[in-house]
Amino acid sequence: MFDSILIANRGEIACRIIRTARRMGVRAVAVYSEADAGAMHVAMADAAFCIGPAPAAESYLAIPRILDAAARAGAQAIHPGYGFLSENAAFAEACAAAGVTFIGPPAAAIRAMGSKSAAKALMDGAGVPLVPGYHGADQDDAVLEDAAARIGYPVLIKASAGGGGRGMRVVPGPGAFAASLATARGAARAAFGDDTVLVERYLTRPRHIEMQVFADTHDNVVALFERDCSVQRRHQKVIEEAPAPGLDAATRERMAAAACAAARAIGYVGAGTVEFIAEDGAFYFMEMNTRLQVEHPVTEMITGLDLVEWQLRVAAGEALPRRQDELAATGHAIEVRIYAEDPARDFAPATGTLQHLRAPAEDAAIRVDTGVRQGDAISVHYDPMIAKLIAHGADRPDAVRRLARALDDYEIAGVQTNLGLLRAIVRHPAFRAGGVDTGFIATHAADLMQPPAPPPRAALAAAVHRLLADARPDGDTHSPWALRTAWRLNGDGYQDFHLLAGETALMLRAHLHRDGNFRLDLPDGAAPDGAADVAVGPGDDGAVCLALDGMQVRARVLRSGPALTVLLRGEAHALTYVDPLAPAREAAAGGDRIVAPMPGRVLEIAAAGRAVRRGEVVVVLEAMKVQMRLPAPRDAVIAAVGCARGDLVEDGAELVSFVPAE
Ligand code: MV4
Repeated sequence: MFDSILIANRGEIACRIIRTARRMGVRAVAVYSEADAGAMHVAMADAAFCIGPAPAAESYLAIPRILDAAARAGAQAIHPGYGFLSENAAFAEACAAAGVTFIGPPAAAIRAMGSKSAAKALMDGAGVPLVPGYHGADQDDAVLEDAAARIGYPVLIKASAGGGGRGMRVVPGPGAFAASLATARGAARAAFGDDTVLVERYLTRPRHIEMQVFADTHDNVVALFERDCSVQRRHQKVIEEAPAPGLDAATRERMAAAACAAARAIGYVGAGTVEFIAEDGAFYFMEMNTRLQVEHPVTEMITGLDLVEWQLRVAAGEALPRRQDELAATGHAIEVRIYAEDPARDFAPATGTLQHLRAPAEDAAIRVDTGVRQGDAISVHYDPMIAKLIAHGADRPDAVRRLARALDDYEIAGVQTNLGLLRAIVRHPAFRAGGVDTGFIATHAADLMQPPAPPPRAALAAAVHRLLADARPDGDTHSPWALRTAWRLNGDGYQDFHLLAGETALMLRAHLHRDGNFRLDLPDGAAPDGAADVAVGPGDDGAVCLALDGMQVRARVLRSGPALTVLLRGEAHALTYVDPLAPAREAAAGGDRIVAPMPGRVLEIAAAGRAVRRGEVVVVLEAMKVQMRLPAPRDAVIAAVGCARGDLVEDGAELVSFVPAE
């Protein structure tokens, strides 16, 4: 076994590899870009080398810098992780030339699977089932069009140098072939510098099922069961699970045998994945990924194995730890990928600082693989994945239920995420039924990608609770009577809170009880479920427990000035607190003006030139059917008014400016 390895990667996979290295007593050396000096993988490593600026081309993809770091660290082997240099045959060769072991397959095996046409020809020869198609070297227009006619429409034209869904074109019928071929070739040349294409029958509703394989340098090859990765979006995997729902034992065995044959055909060594598409009980080879994949934890959860440990053993020349007949799968595992993505911008990658980050508790059934901590930035430079959450259960419903529960416990604020989409998927009846195809997200987009709902009243109650607590003088956290701002009527007081939820202004009225509980009045339409009696219970760990009409919820409220984020059941609800006294405070601090604290209509406004006393109402604004009476901050003379009675004013509009009284 190696004494020391270098990890040529970052983020969660670097952390994942370091964890196994540590457990095996292997020294783990990290590399990092200037943007990652404070990153988690650097902190976890035994040593770390800065290899260049943030752009990956100048750091994580810079082969000479990585080899230089390995030499300086005395690392005997390099683990490439996934992405970056993991499927780069030239890197594998450069490692060998530098006398360092590449923890991955031989360069020749990477190359064999690099060209999709050549790989399919090889697989055909090895008896691996292929979609009916043409993957020959003769790229003559007539040859390709004849092939399409023989295959039968619809057909798919794929770039031979593509992969992972890049460079594919569906041709519905013969009339469209010539034009599609020209477009596909042009795109392939532009993207890959190679316009070789292949033609296949187009399967309209395939499932993506892949087989994990492992090979050693002693001629052993095993299959570690399949993963179903059909839940994808724009060729990006979103959910992976094992076993594949509904895959019968006989088909699984045939798929395992085909995958092992594929690995043997190219002299494979190490961890690899043979990807198939399956439809109507048949399966066909698509491509082979010659690396450890993002979704490998699913396989680890059902087998109880550590695939990174296997990789290190194989790279060190050991035989595979188990024979095929010693391998068994237990229960069901599902992984979701939590991404920094903005649902409001069609799930474009999002950036920002992870202002708050709390993962669900890990145990035998729940695993969290991440490479970021609270306070870290998600930048434009790298993949926006925040974490992988993996749940294991005795069966699929058990795993789905645990996953749904853990997703509800995930707390992320500061960066937009796909958590809402993931929660919707794991609750969707079609997903619960199992066996969805690759069109699942597109087919159910209307169910899964709903526009942000108004915050539920529990979120509003939590926000109000926080604002009440913040308004109390230090130390007096229980008595609502300590609130200087509350109105008192017949023994009970109430306080109004103006909040903005997106563009929507909300007026909430909290009727305070002596015991610290309150009744929350909500305007019509503010929340789907109306007014509530709110009982405040003991929170833990900075969270708050509130019972609304006797139903208890746990929430966390983050506050940064007027910005409130309520984390509740896996959702982050952004609210803005509009403090009616803020304009007065601003003026008292020297601001000398009153601005509209929220959008509304001007009901009354004092005239320019008038002398006013501190506290005298100068403007009455109606917002959300509530009158806000805005006082003068001090004795002053109104210098100018920015609006007239009846005007509609924007949030922040200057209403009145003052000059000091003589
Ligand atoms: C196909 C196909 C239908 N018919 N090939 C996309 C990724 C690449 N590895 C293969 N892909 C596909 N190849 C034929 N002949 C449909 C897809 C496909 C797909 C495959 C797996 C997972 C998700 C997918 C989403 C769209 C299309």
